[in-house]
Amino acid sequence: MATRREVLKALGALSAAGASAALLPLKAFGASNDSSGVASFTQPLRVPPVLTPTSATSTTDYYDMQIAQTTATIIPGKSTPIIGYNGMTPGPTIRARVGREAVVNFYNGLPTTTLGGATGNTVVHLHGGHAPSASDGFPTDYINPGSNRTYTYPNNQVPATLWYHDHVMDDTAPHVWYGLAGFYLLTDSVEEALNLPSGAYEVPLVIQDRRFNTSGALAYSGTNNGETGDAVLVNGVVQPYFSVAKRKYRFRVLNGSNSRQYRLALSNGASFKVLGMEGGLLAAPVTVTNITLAPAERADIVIDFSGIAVGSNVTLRNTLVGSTSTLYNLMRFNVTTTATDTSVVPSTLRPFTKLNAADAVATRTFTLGGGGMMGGAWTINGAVFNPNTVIASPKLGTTEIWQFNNGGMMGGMNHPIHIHDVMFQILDINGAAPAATHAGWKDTVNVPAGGSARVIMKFTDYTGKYVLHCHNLEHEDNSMMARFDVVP
Ligand SMILES: [Cu+2]
Repeated sequence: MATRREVLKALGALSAAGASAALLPLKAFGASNDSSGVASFTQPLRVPPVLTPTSATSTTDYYDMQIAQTTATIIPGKSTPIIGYNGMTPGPTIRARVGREAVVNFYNGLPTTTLGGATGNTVVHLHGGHAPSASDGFPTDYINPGSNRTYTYPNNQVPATLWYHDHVMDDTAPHVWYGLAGFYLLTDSVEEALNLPSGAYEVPLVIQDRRFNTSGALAYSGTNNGETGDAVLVNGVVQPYFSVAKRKYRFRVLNGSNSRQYRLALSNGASFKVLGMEGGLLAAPVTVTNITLAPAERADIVIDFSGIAVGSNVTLRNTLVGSTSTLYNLMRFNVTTTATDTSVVPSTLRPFTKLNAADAVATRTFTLGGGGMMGGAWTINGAVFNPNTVIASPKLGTTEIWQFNNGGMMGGMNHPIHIHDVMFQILDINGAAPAATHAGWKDTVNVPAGGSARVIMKFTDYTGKYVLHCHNLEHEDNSMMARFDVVP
């Protein structure tokens, strides 16, 4: 039987030319221009529910989650088949604390073949988590249909905006496309003492582009360059509105898309504050008017609506596309009420220690290649992913520099590279120091087409097998991923 990646190779060249166009539904009169047909800003934002532990001890919270196919109402009047965590997409949010272990038991209730023709095996990865190898979600550590697996998350790391998602070899992309992703928000007493906007004023937002067919089902082609949609979903809702008060809000924004990047900006041109990215709070907030997120990148931001009149609105936009694109408007904030606001954004957030390049005991180079017109496999150092091939063996307790060279055929594509197990710091991208927003702890670095990036990190606490890979999920599946082992 052909593996998914072989099928993808065969389909790659074809799908770019014809498949996506063939899947476009007819436009309903008066509806929006995207394939959902849902008019912009008519659906309320949904905030994923916080998952309640099934039990707890003095040290540990225990959770249960089911993975299954079900349906969701994304387009009013239509039923959309999804793969959900606890019956929903995005899945429920886990809120965890540093120093308290979380043990999550995932049960796989999938059939042997799922939506999109993907495998019924699943793997769960806590993205940004620092966890023992056995709980990291190695792509072949399958949870077979009808089985369960328990993942232990020590929460012994700098708190941050994490997320959990499927990571099964060859079929991560369709599994995530059909719904397998959710937030995992880790905090500690230091962060709580800052008095940042919290409670109802701290809201996770996952941005995902999707495409629908006329029945309301999600359309997935698996195109080799990376699946893109024409409809924007935020927290699983098409271009939602969110009713806000005249005050500050903290948003944990995740680009949960398979391959699309977004440059976030507000329609009134106002600035907002970036508190941090993947690895938690920066030393100090950074004020910007836009920030670009590659797949899997997160931005922890504060938007202040206090200067907006009640009855007015502000739109969150994606200025990487033109104003007529269906992907330009992401969601709308309707300012509907006043509120007292005792929260603050302090001028200093969390102490940050810069890693020193002179402390690195090794520099490794990874060449990103492949792809191209014929839909060829994506490669790292010329090879596709083999779960038994170890391409780097950093020693526990040491610091290394990893350099990524993006070969980029004919200009190539960006490759957002994610390294499991550790948070890193970006030394440079195309030889230049990162922007202040990107100078803190990160787990994903967007390596530009034809360019390069260097990151530095220290391997601590755990030995065993992990992976690094492109987080353009179709690139990952076909097969820009490699195993590294942290060794004693
Ligand atoms: Cu890539």
